[in-house]
Amino acid sequence: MNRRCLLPLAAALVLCAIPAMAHAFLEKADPAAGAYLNAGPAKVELHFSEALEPSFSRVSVADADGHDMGTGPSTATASQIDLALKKLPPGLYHVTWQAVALDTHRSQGGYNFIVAPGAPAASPVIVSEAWLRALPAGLPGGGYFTLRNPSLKKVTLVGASSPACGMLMLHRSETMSGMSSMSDVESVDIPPGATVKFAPGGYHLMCMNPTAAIKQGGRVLVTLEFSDHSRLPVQFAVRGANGK
Ligand SMILES: [Cu+2]
Repeated sequence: MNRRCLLPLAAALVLCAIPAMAHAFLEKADPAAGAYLNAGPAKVELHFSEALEPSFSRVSVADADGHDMGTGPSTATASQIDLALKKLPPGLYHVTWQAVALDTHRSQGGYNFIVAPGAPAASPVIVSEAWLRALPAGLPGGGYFTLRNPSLKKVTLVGASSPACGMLMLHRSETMSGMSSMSDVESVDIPPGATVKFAPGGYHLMCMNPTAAIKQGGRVLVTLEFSDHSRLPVQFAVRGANGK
C-alpha cells in the first residue's frame, strides 16, 4: 500500500497510521512453490501485494549446486518481478526473492520447485467412498468408488494399480436373464460434470492376487490412471466380505 499522506493532519493521523507496515508480500508465484514441472519454465514471475522499488527488488534461481540459472538480472516493474531462465535440466531449483516496497520496507523469502519430465500431471477427477473388499483365501476382491469429473473435458479411466494387488483390473458385472457375469473393461468415460459410480453389480476394480495388506479395517493405496496420462493416488478403505 503506497498511500501518500497529503491529508489534513487529523485525517492523516488516522489514515496514515495503518500503512506503516507496508511490507510487500508474495501473493502469487509462477512456477508455484513446490510445483512439479514436466519441463523447465522459461521464466519465474512473482507478484507482490505492494508496489516495489525496482532497483532493490530482485529474484534469483539457483540449481541444487547453487549455480545461477537466470539469463541476467531480474526486472521489477510495479508489483511484479520477472526473471528469464536458462534452459533448466531436470532437478531441484531454489527461488530466492527480495522485495522492497516504495516506502523502503523490505521483505524476503524463498521456495523450491522441481523439473521432472514424466512427472504425473494432477488429475481433475474427485474420488469419494473408495473401498476394497477383503475376501478369505486370497480370493480376488472388488474395489468400489465414486468418480466425479468437475472439469469441462471428458475424462477416461483406463486402468488402476496398487502395491496391494498382483494386478488390478477394470471390470463390469452384468445380470442377463438371471445370470450374473463379469467382463474386462478397457476404459470408462466420465463426461464433463458427470459422476460415475463403481459399485457392486456394475463397474468395479478387481484386485487379483491380493497381498496381506488387504485386511479388513486397513487402508491401501490405489493409483487410478487416465487416458491423458494423469494419475490419481487414492486411499481405499478395506472392508470385510459383507462390505462392512
Ligand atoms: Cu470383477
